[in-house]
Amino acid sequence: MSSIEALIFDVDGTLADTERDGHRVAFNRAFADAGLDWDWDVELYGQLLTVTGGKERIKFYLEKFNTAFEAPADFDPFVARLHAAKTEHYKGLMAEGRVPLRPGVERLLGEARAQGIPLAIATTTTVDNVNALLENTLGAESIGWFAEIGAGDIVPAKKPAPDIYDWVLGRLQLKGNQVIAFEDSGHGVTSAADAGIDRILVTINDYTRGQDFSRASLVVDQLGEPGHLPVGANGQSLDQPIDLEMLARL
Ligand code: XBP
Ligand code: MG
Repeated sequence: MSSIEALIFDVDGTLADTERDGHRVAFNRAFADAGLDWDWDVELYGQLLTVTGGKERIKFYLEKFNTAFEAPADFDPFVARLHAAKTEHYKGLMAEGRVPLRPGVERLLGEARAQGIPLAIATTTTVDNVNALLENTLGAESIGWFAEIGAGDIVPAKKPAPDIYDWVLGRLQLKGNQVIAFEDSGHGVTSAADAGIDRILVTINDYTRGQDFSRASLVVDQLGEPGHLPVGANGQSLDQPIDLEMLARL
C-alpha cells in the first residue's frame, strides 16, 4: 500500500451534480439565445454525456440526434460561439447557487488540507466553470486550495483519454500509484486508470449508475457524512463516511 501524496478530483458529477441542473440548462439557454429550437431534456442529455466536452457534445448531438440541421459554413466558430455563451450561462447558474457540493466533499477537502495532503483537479470542463463552482460553494479562496487545476482544452484529448490525469500527475511530479482519484463516470475511471492511477474511488450519480466501474477500487453512492453513511455497490451501508483513514486502506 502506497502513501497518499495527493487527492485528484473530477468535477462534474463528483464534486457536484452539475450536469442536469447546470451544464444542461446552460446549453439550452445558449441555444435559445442563438434562436435555435434545440432542447436537451434530461433523458437526451444522458445520452449526450457519452461524449465529454461541451463543444464535442454539440457536434455529437448534430451528428447523431439532429441530422436535419444545416450546419453553417463556419461550423467550428459557430460551435465555439455557442459554447462560450453556454459557459456564461453556466457561471450565472453557479452564482445563483443552483448546485450544491455533493455530501462529504467539503469535509474530505478539509481533512486533506488539515493533514497537508495536496489537492488537485482533473476535469474535462472549462476552467471558468470550475472556478465558478468553487467560488460559489466554498468561497473564492478555495480555488487556491488546489495545487493544480487541469481543465478543458489544456490537453488535446478529453476523457476517457488519460491526457488530463497525465497532465496533472506531471505537474504534481507524482506517479499514478502515489495518488487517489475521485470520479463519477466510466469515462473518468478509464482516464484515471490509463494514466496509471490504481486507487480510484467512484461516487455514482443518476447519470452514471450502471456504467463499467470494474477498474475502480471502491464504488459508493456518495462520500457521506457521519449521520449519512455511503452505500456500496452491493447495497450495504459502509460503517463510516469516506475519510482519509479509509482511503489509506484502498
Ligand atoms: C464533464 C464533461 C463536460 C461538461 C461540460 O466530464 O463532460 O463536458 O459536461 O463542460 P468529466 P464544458 O466530469 O468526466 O470531466 O461545456 O465546459 O466542456
Ligand atoms: Mg465527472
